Order: sequence, then structure tokens, then C-alpha cells
Amino acid sequence: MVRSTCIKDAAIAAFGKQLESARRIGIITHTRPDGDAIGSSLAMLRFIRSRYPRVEECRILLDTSLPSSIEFILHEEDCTSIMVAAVLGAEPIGEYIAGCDLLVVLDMNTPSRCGEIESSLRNSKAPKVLIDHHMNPEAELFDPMFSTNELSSTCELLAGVLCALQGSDDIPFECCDPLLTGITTDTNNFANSVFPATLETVSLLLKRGARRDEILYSLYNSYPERRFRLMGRLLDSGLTITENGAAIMVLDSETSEAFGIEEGDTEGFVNIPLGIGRVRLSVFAKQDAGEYRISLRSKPGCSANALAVKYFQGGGHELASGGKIPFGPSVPTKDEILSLIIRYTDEFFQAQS
Ligand SMILES: [Mn+2]
Repeated sequence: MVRSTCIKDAAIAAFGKQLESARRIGIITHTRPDGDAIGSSLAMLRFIRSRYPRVEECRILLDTSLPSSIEFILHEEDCTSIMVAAVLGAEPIGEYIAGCDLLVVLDMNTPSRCGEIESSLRNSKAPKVLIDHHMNPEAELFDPMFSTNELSSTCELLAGVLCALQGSDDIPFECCDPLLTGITTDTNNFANSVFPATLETVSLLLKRGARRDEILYSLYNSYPERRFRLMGRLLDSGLTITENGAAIMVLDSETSEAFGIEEGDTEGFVNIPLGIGRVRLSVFAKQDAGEYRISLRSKPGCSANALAVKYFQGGGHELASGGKIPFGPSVPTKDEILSLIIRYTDEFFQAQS
């Protein structure tokens, strides 16, 4: 397999040594984990289990639970190795981290992406390894660091790291489905961020037995009906397209509740308006506790990342980013949020022209 230039021999040797000598490992990924976050965490967990039997304990530490759409990749024995701060409270996870002698951080570029776990991660004296594909990692925290945005996903990068650690393309079978799941979701089923090396990695995973048909069925043919009912409502009467080509959808809690929406049900909604010719940028705003969560997607030539950084306290990738609009005790109306986003996107486009 072609190895990404961000996977350096010295870094692999250092990571290999850390894995050999570690006894208790914590795997940490971002809050509201997606397919890439869970897929990479699970592949890392299973790899450590199969290749480093001297590791006594290895756990995946999540801020919030995984969406039900991803649960299909978990085996029973994985579930006992996952701790969720939103379920257990941050304290037991902090205690676990305090006893770790190695932390592996996946699919996020800064500890501020992992919610309640952030301070435990920052305060830990254990070596921290980063494997990630977002821009601008908080580099001084991590050693070694495997970071590039020239790849589809953390799962693709991790596949390369696992091969390099072993000195062969012999990825354990039990890692293949999680890795393929993450590559599939982060590329929007191979519609974007696909590099030549991405397909080579996927080819290897398929040769090793990854079950692509089952993964696709679970990801894309198993949604609850309410997702499509809400999608219809939003596309019909909840979609605003500005003159500049910004498509904006705002989902308030009242509407979510009326449709019985759960976490993960609106995954990918932000991509839909990009199918419209004159749309250059798509913004999906969803009300949550104390904030509207913002998802952003753009077409080449328009930077979703720049918009997220400037107006939504966020960031991510050039064409796919996220952020938030926090609010105080008085909850803004759907229309107020819409007006605000229209103002921001107009200003953003004006500054560019
Ligand atoms: Mn990712």
C-alpha cells in the first residue's frame, strides 16, 4: 500500500514502542462521534487487543454516545470497553485517564473537541499520540503525531499507520469493517474527498474481507421513517436560498420533537442543497441545549472552513466544517437564527468579492 508522507518511520517506531510498553491505554475521539470517529477508535481498540496482549486495559472514551446508525459495527465485547461521559459522568473517565500510560487521540485536532473529557486529556501526563485528518492540529500536545488533510478520513490514515506498525499490509480482519465504515461516511459514500490512495486502502480492506454490502445497507438503507418525513418538511418549507447561493435550513427543537427526531437522524441533511446548481454553500442549523449547532458544506472555491472559523467558533475541513451559535437564557426564534445566518453569509461573500 502507498504510505502517506505524514507517516514517518521515526514516528512509527516511537508509537510502536509506546504500544509495547503501555499497560493501560485510553482512546479518545470527538464529541457526537460520527462513523470516522467510531470506526477509527474501534479499529485501534481491536488492533491493540490482537497485537499487544501485554496491554492490560484499553478503552474508548467518548463524551457522548454514538448514534444508533453506527451501532451495527460494535460487537458485544467492544461495548464493555466503551465509557461515555454523558452516561457515566466525566469523573470515572477522568479517573481512568489519570491511570493511563498512553492516550491515542483520533479524528480531532484539539482537546476542545472532546467536550467534558477535555480537561482530563489536557492534564494527563501520559504520552499522547494524534492520528487525524483535520487542519491545524494542536501540535505541541502530541508526540508522535500523524496528521494530514490530504486523505479522506482518519480511518484511511489509521489503516496506513497499522500497516506501517506491522511492516506489512496484513490488517487484522476485525479492524476492516470499522475502517471501511469511517472511510465510507467521511467521503459521503465516495462522493467527496476521495484520493487515489483512498481507493487503494479500500481495495486492501475488501481483499482482507471487509463487508461492504452489509456496511452500506446498515448505513444507508436502515434509517427510521421520521428522517425522511422531516427531510420533506425542511426541503419544502424550511429551505432558504440567498442571492449569493447560500442554502440555509434551521431546525428548532419544537420541530425536532414534533417529528420524534433523535441524535443522528439528521446526519447528512446539510449535503442535500448542494445538489442545486446555484448553491455554493449549505448551512444546516440545529437547536441544541444553549446553542444552535451549525453544519457547513461548500463547493470548491468557497471555504466552509473560513466561514466556520470567522462566524461560528468552529472549523474542520475546507469544504466541510462545523460550529455553533451559542445563546443565553432567552432562546432565539428560528427566524432570528435564519436572519443571523443570512447576515453572516452575505458578509462572508461580500468580503470575498
Ligand atoms: Mn473524520
